[in-house]
Amino acid sequence: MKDINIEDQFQAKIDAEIKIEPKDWMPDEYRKTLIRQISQHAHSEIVGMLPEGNWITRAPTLRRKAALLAKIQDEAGHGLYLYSAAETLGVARIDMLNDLHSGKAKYSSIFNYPTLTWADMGTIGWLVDGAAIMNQIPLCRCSYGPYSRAMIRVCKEESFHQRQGYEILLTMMKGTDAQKRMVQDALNRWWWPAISMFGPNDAESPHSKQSMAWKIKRFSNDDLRQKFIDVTAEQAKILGVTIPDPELKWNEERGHYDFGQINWDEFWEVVKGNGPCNRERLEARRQAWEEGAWVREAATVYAEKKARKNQEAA
Ligand code: BYC
Repeated sequence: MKDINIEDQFQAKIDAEIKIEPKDWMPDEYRKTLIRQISQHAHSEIVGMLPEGNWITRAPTLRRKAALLAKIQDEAGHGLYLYSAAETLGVARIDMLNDLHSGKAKYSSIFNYPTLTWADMGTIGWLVDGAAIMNQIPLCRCSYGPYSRAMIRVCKEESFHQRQGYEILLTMMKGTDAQKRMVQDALNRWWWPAISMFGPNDAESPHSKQSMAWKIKRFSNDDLRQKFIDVTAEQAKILGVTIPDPELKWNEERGHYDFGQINWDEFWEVVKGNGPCNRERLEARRQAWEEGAWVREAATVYAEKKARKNQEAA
């Protein structure tokens, strides 16, 4: 009886828009859901540095290189805020990282596609960061305090990322025919993976119902996907590119764009680890972890030395 009361009180707090903080009581499933989502989100930020990192040495100008470096460093920062937010729920960072390196943990499907040309840098900013903003603005109002607060800064930075990407494409679309073709080719390759990022259709999304009742998620996967398509279709017109979906059409009655079928078989293959770059991405993360061992060891020894000195002084 007592447990039912606690659960009711918890839900009443959520319904009253009172944030849940780390030391508050929470159902085990709420904690588990948040650890799952926040750790996957953190991994996505860190793995998400790799496709763009591929272009730092090949950015076409010093200005473009500086902006790309800043963007990628922002992603590292987002990963760190998110690992910290997950730690407030009682999970250890090392366990989350072990799960990433062993291939057990999920991260966003989108980062398993290759970046073939400079236009991919613009397209990732426009579409991938654009989709990330659409998904993450509502997370600023997530019921769990540390996650919602981390999201506020993340969203401000994602907004700069989206604009730098769109501006790369606007510049290329004023360039040569070859540059214009490069932009269209990048859009052709990134469009479907980008709209898949929002996750399975609502009917196939096992976590959505409970996550929405707990106000972790504020909108369903399909609602966010639709909002994204509606704004992006207009941005494509301004750019002068064609979205590679013959069924994309404004529906006056619905007040939304209709669009074609996503290839869910491809999506699930990528999520399962069989996308074009899954192995390469995980290998790069494992290698970075191994090559960083000396930094972790040095930091630990230094922290111990400092603690000893403080103790002696006391
Ligand atoms: N990729 O019941 P569902 C970024 C999994 S942006 C892989 O709908 P939920 C960045 C899902 O995890 C990207 N897996 O789940 C941008 C679940 O599997 P498990 C990161 C996916 O949690 C630019 C199963 O499918 N953003 O970081 O209610 C540059 C069933 O799905 C995907 C976030 O993580 C996918 N696309 O909704 C650099 C935002 N979609 O866990 C970096 C926070 C679904 O049962 N996360 N799955 O094994 C969310 O908002 C939600 O977790 C999702 C999924 C909307 C992604």
